[in-house]
Amino acid sequence: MAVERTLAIIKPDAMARGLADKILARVRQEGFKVVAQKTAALSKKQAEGFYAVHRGKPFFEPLTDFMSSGKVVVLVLEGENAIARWREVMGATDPAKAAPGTLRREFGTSVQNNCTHGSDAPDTAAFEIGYFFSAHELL
Ligand code: 3AN
Repeated sequence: MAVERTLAIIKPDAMARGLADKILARVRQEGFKVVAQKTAALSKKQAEGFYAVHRGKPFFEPLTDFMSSGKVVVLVLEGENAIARWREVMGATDPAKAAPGTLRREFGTSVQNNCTHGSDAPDTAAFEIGYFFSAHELL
């Protein structure tokens, strides 16, 4: 299994509810190395660029409004099989369908407000990491 890097985001819903420390504790408990971390407030344009793949879908406007509605924590996580493993820790997109013990089951309140993001493949991870961090921040 390869050592991978993935992009994780603690979304505005989780930040507003004071869940960042709990989610960061879970990141460490699961053994991920935090390569980079920043708190950011995305503009609508930045959120639209990040989710460009979803442009045109019915949830694109509300999603990008939501993602630019408050602060987020953006993380680069590293570990064996990190992309799939972080998605397992998050659980399914819909918190109601996410497995017990996953972050989205525990903290998510709707398909949109599902508390965390994780890249879904190596190419999207590379794009998403580059969207938020420059090379010198990723040593
Ligand atoms: P995931 O984050 O689980 O990979 P994607 O990539 O399909 O899911 O969707 C990106 C984000 O868009 C989700 N995390 C969620 O916040 C939102 N989203 C996806 N599908 C819907 C939907 N049907 N209704 C509202 N929001 C959605």
